[in-house]
Amino acid sequence: MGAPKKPLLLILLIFSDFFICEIPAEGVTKEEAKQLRDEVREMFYHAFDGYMVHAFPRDELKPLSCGGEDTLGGYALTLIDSLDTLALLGDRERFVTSVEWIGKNLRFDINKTVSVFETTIRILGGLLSAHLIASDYNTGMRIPSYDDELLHLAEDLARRMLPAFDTPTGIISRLFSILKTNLVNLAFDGRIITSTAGGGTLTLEFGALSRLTNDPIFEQVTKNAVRGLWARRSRINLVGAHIDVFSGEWTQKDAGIGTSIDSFYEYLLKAYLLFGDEEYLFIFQEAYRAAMLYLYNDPWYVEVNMNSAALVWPLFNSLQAFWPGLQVLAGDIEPAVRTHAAFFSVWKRYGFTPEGFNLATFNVQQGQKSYPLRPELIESTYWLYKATRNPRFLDAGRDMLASLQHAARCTCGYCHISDVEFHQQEDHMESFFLAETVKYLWLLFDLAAGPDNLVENGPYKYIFSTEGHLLPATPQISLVSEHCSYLGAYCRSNNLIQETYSSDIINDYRDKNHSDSFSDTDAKNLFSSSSFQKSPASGLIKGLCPGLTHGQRYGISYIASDDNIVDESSSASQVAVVQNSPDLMVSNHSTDSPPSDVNEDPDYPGEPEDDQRAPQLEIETPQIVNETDAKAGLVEG
Ligand code: DMJ
Repeated sequence: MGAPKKPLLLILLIFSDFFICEIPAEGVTKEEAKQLRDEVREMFYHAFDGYMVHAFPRDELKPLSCGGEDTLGGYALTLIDSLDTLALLGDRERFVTSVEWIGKNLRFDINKTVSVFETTIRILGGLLSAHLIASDYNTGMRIPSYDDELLHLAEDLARRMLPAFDTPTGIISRLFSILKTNLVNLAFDGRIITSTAGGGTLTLEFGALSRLTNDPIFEQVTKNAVRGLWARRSRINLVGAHIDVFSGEWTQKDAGIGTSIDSFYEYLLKAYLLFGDEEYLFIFQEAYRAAMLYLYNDPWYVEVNMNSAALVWPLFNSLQAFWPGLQVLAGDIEPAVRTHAAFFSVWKRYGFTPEGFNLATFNVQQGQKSYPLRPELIESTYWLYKATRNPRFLDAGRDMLASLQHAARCTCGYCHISDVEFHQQEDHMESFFLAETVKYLWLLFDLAAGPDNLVENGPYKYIFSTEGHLLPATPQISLVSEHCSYLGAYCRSNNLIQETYSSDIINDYRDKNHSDSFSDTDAKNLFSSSSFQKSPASGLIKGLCPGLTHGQRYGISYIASDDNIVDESSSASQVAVVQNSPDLMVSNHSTDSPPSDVNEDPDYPGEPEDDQRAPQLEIETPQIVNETDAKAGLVEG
């Protein structure tokens, strides 16, 4: 995909050649892939057993001191987050015991203040995916005595969180909900702010719950939250990082694909893939196109002002590393390969990706030196290997596994790395290490070795939640788009607007050639084969069905006022108008105040893990030359 080159960022392009130089793939044999997969399995049990012995039923393990800590309400978080990984590994015994313990012991009628976002992606998602596995013969993990206990718990939990959506914008009230009383901590004494990811990453879990309980409320409120966010996008289709859920005013206007925004993009596409709801696809396409136009500086991504597109942060942050994986799902693989190579070069340099890496100085960003066992780069490696079968991705996986074994393994589990330059260990192990990091590593090597798992061989296509939880596109959950035949997660028909290559095409190729090994030559031939078409700049989705436009089909449009964009100094109203849809918020007016730092807001305690923003960089911030240049993303230093 060819986004326009931005003169100011020439320095990035010069350095990018250094970073994406071809590293010849050494090649992982099938036998070695099996060994690596088994090593990852052992890794899982070192951490999981460490948690069960030393921390359970507390939320998370302290892997150095071999203790436990409650970080999200005290709901045995790590156990819940690990359930579908246990099932994936085929560990029936532990899966059954864990599901039964949770069914008997987990209760939400206690007074706790929790993060709606984290509770949704980790606990609600964990319960739902385990429910879908435990209740289905097709998974090979069905528990005969299981009586929907986890589904009931999930529904109870989600109902307790519903009041958090009761805001003028429809966007959730930041992070807090008092579960026992069903009262939400909505004090009107100040601004209540949520991140875009926090407000836009609830649709998969709540939507699946609606489909499973036949109660549309969960799907409605989360869709409304996405509409509320999208209605407040800038004229150039970018969203900011934080928003006041009462006024609808952006309090942090930096647009990017990482910190505070990442999974907003992810859930737009995945909600379409799981539910077949084209409204999400429509929004994703516009949002994705804008991201590639204004944020992409091949192969890196930067943060810009959402209105003017002026550069604010030439920074790689580790949360961005999920993006190439998302691009695989979108069928836009070429830029994904380049970006993955760049991000992986940072990993190679330090043995891990730091939370922040400064693209102007090419050094670790001060204050963002840690690696808290994040999965994103491994996740993208898995998706790219799945799509291309290029052995370089197996090599990357092997390197990342070696780093974790070498520097992060500690007494009772795996430790956060507090400084990637000195590899100091920290006494924390986030639950997503077992839900995502280990899962994606295992899936990568199992794919090369077999594959022999539910995701690759199961009866349904699986969509991974942002926490790595498996949500199957079963007939009950996945509504098929009427005007297009629907096979699995992707929609296919003879009328497709565009066909891009995917893992399926590669599988066909491999099947025809009866190939068992993974050579670079195969991969290169494949890339030049006639079945491969590059994606266009718009990043059209594989399987996009022709037909009515979104507006024609749903009678919905998202309109922002004319003058709320570009001129940061002017006061302008920001209006979200959504027509003909009874469950939408209509016309919320706010004043576009000067950019403010959310951390100055006493009501805003900061995101628990994602809000580690760098201090403003000491490089010249580019000025906008004129509006046309700004729109084209052309800025001068
Ligand atoms: C996880 O909880 C999820 O992947 C979330 O979307 C981002 N942060 C962590 C992993 O880094």
